[in-house]
Amino acid sequence: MTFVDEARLRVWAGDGGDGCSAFLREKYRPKGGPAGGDGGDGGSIIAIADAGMSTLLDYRYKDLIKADRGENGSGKSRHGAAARDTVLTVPVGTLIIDESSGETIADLTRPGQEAVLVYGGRGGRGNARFATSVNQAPRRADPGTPGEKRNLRLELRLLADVGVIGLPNAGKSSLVARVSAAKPKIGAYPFTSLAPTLGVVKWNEDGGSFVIADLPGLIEGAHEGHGLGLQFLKHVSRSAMLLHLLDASMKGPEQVMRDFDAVNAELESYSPQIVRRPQVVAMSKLDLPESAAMFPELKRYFEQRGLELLALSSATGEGCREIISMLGRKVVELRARQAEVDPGSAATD
Ligand SMILES: Nc1nc2c(ncn2[C@@H]2O[C@H](COP(=O)(O)OP(=O)(O)OP(=O)(O)O)[C@@H](O)[C@H]2O)c(=O)[nH]1
Ligand SMILES: [Mg+2]
Repeated sequence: MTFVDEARLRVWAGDGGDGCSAFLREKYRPKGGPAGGDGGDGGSIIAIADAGMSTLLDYRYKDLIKADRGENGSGKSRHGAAARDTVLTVPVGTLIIDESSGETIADLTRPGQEAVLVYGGRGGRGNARFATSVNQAPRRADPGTPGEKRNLRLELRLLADVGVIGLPNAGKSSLVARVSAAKPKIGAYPFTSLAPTLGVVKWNEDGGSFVIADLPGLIEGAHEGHGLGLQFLKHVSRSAMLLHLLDASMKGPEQVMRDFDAVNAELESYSPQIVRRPQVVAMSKLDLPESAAMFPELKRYFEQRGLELLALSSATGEGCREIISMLGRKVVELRARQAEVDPGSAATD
């Protein structure tokens, strides 16, 4: 399935129905008085987050969404019916932005959460409303007010617990394919992954799981628009923690440290908050003899900086289970902490 993470959309709420100007004329009440009913309110357009949706693909081919107009009022003081609201379902994690003002209208992070995107117009008042003791036969009736119109940008931010980052070719997709049912593209060349892929990792027997996001590789200068990585960093902005993969094959330890620092520098320029997220660092491709041989020395380099370095092979599976349970335990901790500060955001499983 194509991963669509952005869509543009015009939304027009329904206009209010017009108020009616009418007089009651019945056989025995020739001057029955003003009897024009009010117009009904126009339909609003509401977005609701649906846990069953995973892309904004539906909105790629929709350009304009209109809600219904309210019914006009009519004689005998009959009010026009209000139009029904139009409901748009979007994936959990959709951010809705007003294109002209740049204002964030809604940030739908929980299943079932909803937001009004544009309000329907109000129905106009019928002439029955305007009767007073001095003017018993008013002709005035108001038209309905127009519905709101907006140009929106929808952005889907993946709600992953763990984002996998690293240089292109580090082995990120291979790991995500190994530990989850996701099938990201894997290739022996950089920039194989052009879009993020989400996978669910079951990390313990009790059914504990977390969501892992395979991200396109980051390179130096990403925050200036080089490579592809940055446009996807927004997905990491929601990840509670990061797994940083380092490919040490055919590289000396100094080069690996430089790679590590370069990726972190990109993260830092993108967002100082993201770079402070808990990061688990692991060397990939442990099955390759040159990587395995280098691991002890590289581990010392990290220790000197007070960091722990793990190692794994997605080819043989070595080290994967340990890393997954470590990530799982940390995710549980982070979720608990998050639920304490913001009870509304209780863990999504
Ligand atoms: N021997 C060995 N090769 C690996 C391992 N993991 C990944 N590779 C190889 O490394 C290459 C890159 O792997 P990917 O998983 O596509 O790397 P990536 O980090 O997702 O790359 P981008 O999407 O381009 O950023 C592929 O040729 C993989 O087969 C491993 O554990 N052992
Ligand atoms: Mg990849």
